Amino acid sequence: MDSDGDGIGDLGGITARLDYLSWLGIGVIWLCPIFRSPNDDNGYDISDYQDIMAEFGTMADFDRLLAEAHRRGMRVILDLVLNHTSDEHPWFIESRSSRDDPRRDWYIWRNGRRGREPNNWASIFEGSAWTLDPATGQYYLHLFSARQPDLDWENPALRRAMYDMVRWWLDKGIDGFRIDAISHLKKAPGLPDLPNPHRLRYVPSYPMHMNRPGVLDFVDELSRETFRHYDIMTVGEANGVSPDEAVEWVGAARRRLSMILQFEHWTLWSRDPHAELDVVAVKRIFTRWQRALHGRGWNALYLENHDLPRVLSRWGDPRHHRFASATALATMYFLMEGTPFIYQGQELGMANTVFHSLAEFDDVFARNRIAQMRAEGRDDDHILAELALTARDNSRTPMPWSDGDNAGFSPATPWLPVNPEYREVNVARQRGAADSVLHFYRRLIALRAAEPALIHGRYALLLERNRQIYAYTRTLDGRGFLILCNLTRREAHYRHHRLPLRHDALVLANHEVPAHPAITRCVLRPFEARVYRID
Ligand code: TEU
Repeated sequence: MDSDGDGIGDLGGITARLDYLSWLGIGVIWLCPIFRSPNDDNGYDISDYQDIMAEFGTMADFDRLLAEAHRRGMRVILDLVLNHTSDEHPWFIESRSSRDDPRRDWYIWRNGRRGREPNNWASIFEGSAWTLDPATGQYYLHLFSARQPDLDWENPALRRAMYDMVRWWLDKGIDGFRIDAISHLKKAPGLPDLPNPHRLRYVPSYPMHMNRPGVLDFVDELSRETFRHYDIMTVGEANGVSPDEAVEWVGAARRRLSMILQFEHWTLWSRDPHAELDVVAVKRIFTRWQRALHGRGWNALYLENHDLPRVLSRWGDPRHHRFASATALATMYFLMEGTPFIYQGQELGMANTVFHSLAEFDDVFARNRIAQMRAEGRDDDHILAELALTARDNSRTPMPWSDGDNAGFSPATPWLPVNPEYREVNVARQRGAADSVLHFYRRLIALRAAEPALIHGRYALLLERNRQIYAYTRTLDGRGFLILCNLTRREAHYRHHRLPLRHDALVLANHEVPAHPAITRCVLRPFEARVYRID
């Protein structure tokens, strides 16, 4: 929400909408980076960790937001970007100033090899992971954009500076952090070349910097020096960590992090944007995480975030079944064990946006991909079609508050075009309609909050091999809930002889369910979801 009319959402705008979040039932607000930044990667390139991005407001605006959130019983967590800074951060400006600058080894500088980069690693955002700095004749490492140089976490002075900054925010009274790219802090010793059987120019470099041995030592020290001394929540963005390893990251015994964001279900749908949803695989992935952490740690549950296209466009059917598919997906993940996250607009059932030209993309990753695909000779229509499915900008469009100008987001033209479906899909309209996706989310949140079995109960998967239905129970001392979700656009036949379902025990449903006797089977309509109480 834009509060000062410049077309960019800001802290004052969020404060103005706290009553909405409170009405919805939100407990914690995670803010993507709000720090001073030249904004090469939507604020994930920070030039001052202890100041606010000018477009978003001032530190006084932040203090007010925090106080107002607390007054309503909500918490605020910030995004902690530890792996890299902006190239405009004073540390990097000093570091690049000469080879013997005291901050030189706060970043990762290497000599080139035979006039090329120090190794063959690709950046996660396309191209080489190295950029030559002509002034000193060396290359610096950047796993993300060239304007996001990687910090050298092997350097104890750098780590201490980070801990000071973290404690400064925690002393201010924030309620925790989502920690960006935390599994990338440790790089393979010696930064060796990757095998290159396909003779690529640059090789996808994850094996050399994602979840490497030793990364937990960094997490451990970080937690010991900072988090553990505060009553806060921490969520690590931990690509590459498996369910079996997760207990080392979030297990109660280790006291490192509260939760991690895992990537396995994301990978399932980013790998091939055209493939149909593999319901059995989704169940397998979530179930492994549920089992691995029950009684030992805690899950972070999510379907969407600012790095993903809208889940509805991928797994749902916004054209024919917007309400049913949005609510079935919501029911599916929301009642598992863990803390459910909702990405802005997901609670309205927003779908991907419509891009008319390549010039509309703002995201640095999209811009790099466009350049890369053009260099490979693809035509613009082809590139547009691919980005329409995969681009991160799909989910970053302004929040649609109403059907007014610019979706009620701002009086000015917004920084990213509003999703054209805002006239139908917006907060004002859905708040006024009891049968909306928004009201369904609100009921789901209230249900979960009121039922200990949905928070602490044991998860058990039913119908493991069924290719349409995700069915699971959550039980505490033998009582609890059965969650049934048909994740396809076809009717699905549910049957389970040991669990009779009573109509008067139906607590939530996204289709009208006529009164029925105790049943052990039923037909679920397209994207039908039901939650029954069981005992
Ligand atoms: O994303 C980091 C991130 O997604 C990687 O950890 C991940 O391994 C990879 O992208 C998978 O393809 C975070 C932010 O969420 C993102 O918005 C930023 O662009 C990125 O860090 C750089 O800070």
